[in-house]
Amino acid sequence: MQPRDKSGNKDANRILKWAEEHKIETAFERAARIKPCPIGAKGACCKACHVGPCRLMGKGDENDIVGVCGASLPTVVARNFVRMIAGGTAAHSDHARDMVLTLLAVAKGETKDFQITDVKKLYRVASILDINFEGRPVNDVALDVANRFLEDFQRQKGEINYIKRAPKKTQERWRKWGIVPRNVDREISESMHRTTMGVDHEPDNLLLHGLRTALADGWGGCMISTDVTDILFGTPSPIKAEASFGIFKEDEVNLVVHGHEPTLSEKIVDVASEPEMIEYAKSKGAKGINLGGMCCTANEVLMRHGIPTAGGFTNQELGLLTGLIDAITVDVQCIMPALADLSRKFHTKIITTSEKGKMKGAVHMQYDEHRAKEIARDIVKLACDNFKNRTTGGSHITEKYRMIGGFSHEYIEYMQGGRWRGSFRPLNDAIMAGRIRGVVGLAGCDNSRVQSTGIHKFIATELIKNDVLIVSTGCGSAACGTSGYLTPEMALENAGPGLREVCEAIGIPPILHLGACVDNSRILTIASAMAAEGGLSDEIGGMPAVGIAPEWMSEKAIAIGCYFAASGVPVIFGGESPVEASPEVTKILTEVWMERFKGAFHFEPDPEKILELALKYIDGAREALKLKKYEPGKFGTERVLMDMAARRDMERAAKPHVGF
Ligand code: MSK
Repeated sequence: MQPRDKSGNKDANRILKWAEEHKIETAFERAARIKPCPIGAKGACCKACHVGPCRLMGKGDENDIVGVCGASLPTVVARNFVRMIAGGTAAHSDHARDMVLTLLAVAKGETKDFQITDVKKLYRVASILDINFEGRPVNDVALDVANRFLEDFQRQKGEINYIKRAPKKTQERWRKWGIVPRNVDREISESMHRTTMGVDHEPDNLLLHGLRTALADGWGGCMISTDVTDILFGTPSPIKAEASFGIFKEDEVNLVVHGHEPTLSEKIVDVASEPEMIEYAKSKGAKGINLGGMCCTANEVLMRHGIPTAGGFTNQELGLLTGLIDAITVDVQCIMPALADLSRKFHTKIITTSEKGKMKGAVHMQYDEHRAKEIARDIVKLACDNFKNRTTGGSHITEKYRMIGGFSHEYIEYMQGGRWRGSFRPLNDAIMAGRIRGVVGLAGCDNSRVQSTGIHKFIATELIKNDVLIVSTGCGSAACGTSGYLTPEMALENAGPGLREVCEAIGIPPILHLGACVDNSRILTIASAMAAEGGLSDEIGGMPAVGIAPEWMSEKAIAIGCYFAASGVPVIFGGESPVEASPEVTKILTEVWMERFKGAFHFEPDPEKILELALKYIDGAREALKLKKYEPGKFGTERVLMDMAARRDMERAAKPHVGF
């Protein structure tokens, strides 16, 4: 890839070149044309009231730089940052609420289109929530679980349910600093209140509530959403899929599911293979129906059904530019409104499905969980009807890449010892021995302001070369998948000697695709399990682990970064800092949070420096834990990792399992 390329992906660059030749504008040109506001970008613009907006600029002590009301630069910067956290938390958590309401409808027998698919997971969640499940009808247990989760959106005092899943020491830190969330909505609402004109003016106090809101996202909204989705649609396990623009077929109806909510897309997956639907497609001249995904809905259906992905956020317009998509259904979050305009240049139908997210120029087909299959069939038919309108226009790409997705935390536990002895012991041992240097969560969006997906690829390649195991989610996973990075062969060819050995023994890629952006909660669960296993840190803080979102763009990413920092994970985001205008706020996010929570939030635009800082944190944590110094190719002793055959033998020998 050349540095001047707009994307780190060669297929994306081919499509972009085609668009340029045909004078079609995309987010890549708009990003070059529309420069960010230099005041807003650094967090120094206050729009909290209509005396302003005030631009807080000037030289000298930052506390002397004030708006008309006297709000200082650090106050304004902190307020803007907290509002980003609140926006991101609201997005994840509103999604979570809808998932819980679907579970409630299933439990009450109000919808026949959804069932409890993973009863074992339901029982596991019930057990965490202290809900008795032994000998009870499944739907009764589901009803109690759904109602217990709804408390996390209603309780006025106390603590959200899942706080207790964190290591005790991590919980103690949160209690000491008063940041345990009460309920998700209350923390979001209080964030908006505190940051409105004339309320909280103390940056540290504001940011502490920001962390409380972010924890409501991570250990509330995101974790609830992940668990309910697993209960309803199944807990993912490794599955083969394909990625990139070559997934679209010239002779079949191409229907894309895009957005974040898996409910309707699950039903589209169900009905698209029905014989009547396939016959319908054939009656319109197509050979069949080909489903594909975009963004995080793609991750959801890929993890559970192996539906191929066309990629992440910046690929959405490019997918349309292939001219091969007959319809795209969108629900909520990360959907570019530019799609509607772009679709007019092709035959593609854009179908909005949520009352929360409509778009001028799109067809609206309102999703209703009570008749989900019927709506899904209508959508598939609309895509089929549109097949005949397809022209030969568009930039057709044939390349696609194999990939493996579906690494839930349950599967990661299983792969380290089988069904009867699954644990995180082998991973901890491999880290202690220096075979694995550390773990990085590589997550977040891709971004047309930088070389989109290119920074993800650079960091992924360098980390695995340095024996760092990567867990990835969201568009970070898509960036890796569309580059062919999510295969076990990737480890053989590119990983350092220790990581390669581990990947070969288990048969896994060095980058584990954990799911959508809400599934960052799986990383919290893994980190908690590693702390409980012993041998490393006894809390999440202090682990040789780092979070990186090198191309982030969404407020959701900020909420995620903050819940990781508050949980004890140093986080490094790419791009310019949205708190750059205030050294005081920058210090709170880095040094103060590190001291209090063992996590920090850095912004670093230089990919080389992101890498350097991540490895510095990992090696620093190893040293503090008195682990063997990391030296490539030189390992200490550790328990032998079991390969697949050994695991199968052990399971055959074991007695039937009772419970879970
Ligand atoms: S879709 S929030 S661009 S990861 Fe989850 Fe991707 Fe970022 Fe949206």
